[in-house]
Amino acid sequence: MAGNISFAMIKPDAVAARRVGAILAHVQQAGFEIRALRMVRLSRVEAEAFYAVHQGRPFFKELVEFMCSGRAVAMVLEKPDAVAAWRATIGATDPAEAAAGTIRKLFAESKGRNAVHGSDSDETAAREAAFFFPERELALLGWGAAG
Ligand code: IDP
Ligand code: MG
Repeated sequence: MAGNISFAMIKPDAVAARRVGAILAHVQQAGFEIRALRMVRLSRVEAEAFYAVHQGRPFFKELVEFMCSGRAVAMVLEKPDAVAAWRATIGATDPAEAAAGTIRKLFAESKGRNAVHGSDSDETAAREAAFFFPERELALLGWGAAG
């Protein structure tokens, strides 16, 4: 059964462009409950670990540079079938291919600097949330290692 929780991030391009408020408004208008939220500044090592699954891809170095270039906002979002719902709300990786009205269509600069992150499965969502939020907080959401 699909879970109700996804991990999401507002990436450094959108934070630098002062789009945090507009994107959070979009998140809430799309029916997501913001269950946890934190502004973060990733080190290079943290960015490499967060995106470890992409190690070896041609864009990996550029991705890591970008993700540690400035502040980002980490969030846990709740909605029925949250992972699929959030990916539908953000749109395709490349804003040129993203559907009208999606967050990436509205706010992304390019395929690399694409405004927001979304988990690709329930398992990834749990791992990514645990990367940024203490177990105690995730347990309060009835989720994480304890939930
Ligand atoms: P996703 O964020 O839509 O799940 P992934 O394929 O998982 O897309 O890629 C992770 C991130 O890596 C993307 O959001 C984007 O920032 C970056 N990325 C992916 N493909 C490219 C590319 O071809 N050029 C530059 N950056 C890319
Ligand atoms: Mg992905």
